[in-house]
Amino acid sequence: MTILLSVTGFQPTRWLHAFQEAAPRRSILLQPNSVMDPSIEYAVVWKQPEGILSGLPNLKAIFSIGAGVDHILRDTRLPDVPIARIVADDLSSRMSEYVVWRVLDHFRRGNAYRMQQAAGLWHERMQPAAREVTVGIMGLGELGRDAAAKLHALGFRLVGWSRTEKHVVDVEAFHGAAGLDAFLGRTDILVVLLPITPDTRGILDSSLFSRLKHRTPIGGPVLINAGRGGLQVETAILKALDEDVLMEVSLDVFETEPLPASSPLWKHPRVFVTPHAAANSDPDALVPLILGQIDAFERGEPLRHLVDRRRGY
Ligand code: NDP
Ligand code: OXD
Repeated sequence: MTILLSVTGFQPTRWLHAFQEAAPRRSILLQPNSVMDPSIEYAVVWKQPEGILSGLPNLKAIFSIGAGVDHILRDTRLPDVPIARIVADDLSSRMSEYVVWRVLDHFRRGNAYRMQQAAGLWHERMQPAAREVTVGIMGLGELGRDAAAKLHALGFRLVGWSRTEKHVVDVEAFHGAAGLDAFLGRTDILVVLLPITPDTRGILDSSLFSRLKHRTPIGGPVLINAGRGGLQVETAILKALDEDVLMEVSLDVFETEPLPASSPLWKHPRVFVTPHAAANSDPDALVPLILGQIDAFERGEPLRHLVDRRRGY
């Protein structure tokens, strides 16, 4: 039984070594022996080359090494086998660290104080309490719920938005198109942890920004996007910043990655850029979970964290 490890964008050798160490009796390939390699039963992938999985006659399941699966679903020749994604405390904790970091930095006016320091300016800003500030989380999935729990522990008020109705402790939850305005109207700091699907592509546009609260305890609305770059319209973000519809922005993901050198986002004084680094997939933490899924599947148990291809996540 062979596992194909088709990973681009991450370091494939780190994943190879982690699989070889954790499963010495399994054969792991970085390339199929042929387009119809009959030995391959499982594929573990990140941005696999188009069509590479399409001819494998004995492929039983595909595993994403990340939480997102858009990098798999874009393959137009994807075989009809189950796709499982990563749901892991390690990944959720990393994402929540990013979210808490960015929320606290905006909330405590990090950007303004860094500019003041550069100008040698001693000036104390308003300091609202966390309980006066509402963080709105778009996407109440595995990552959104973990981030909400950690922000709640810091005292923030929380609202959340999802596709279907959700009940999440300590979060006022809204859902669907009908719930979006009420959600946005309560939000001071908007955190986006949505997957990219035909329904969510381009959702972060001028119309959405204009429906956020205009006056907030920290001065103006803040956007933090760590979901996917295709959710955002970058020209609309820049316009909203210039027109003070948005006060500050943190972006981890971009319409084009790597972010082109010509993008004005790099140098905008109220934009904080990270290179799709909010939550790394760590092979040491995640390989045992993927192998655990394969072992369970071979015992006849169902795969967990399966993707619904129709929904797109
Ligand atoms: P989940 O599938 O657990 O959660 C997705 C959430 O988004 C759910 O609450 C879902 O609603 C909601 N959602 C999906 N479509 C819509 C829609 N049309 N309208 C409203 N809500 C919608 O995913 P995770 O929390 O595990 O991950 C979220 C995303 O984070 C990933 O898909 C990936 O793109 C991104 N990510 C980014 C990383 C980075 O480093 N920047 C790292 C890891 C992930 P419902 O609950 O009703 O299904
Ligand atoms: C993921 C990511 O989806 O790293 O896990 O973007």
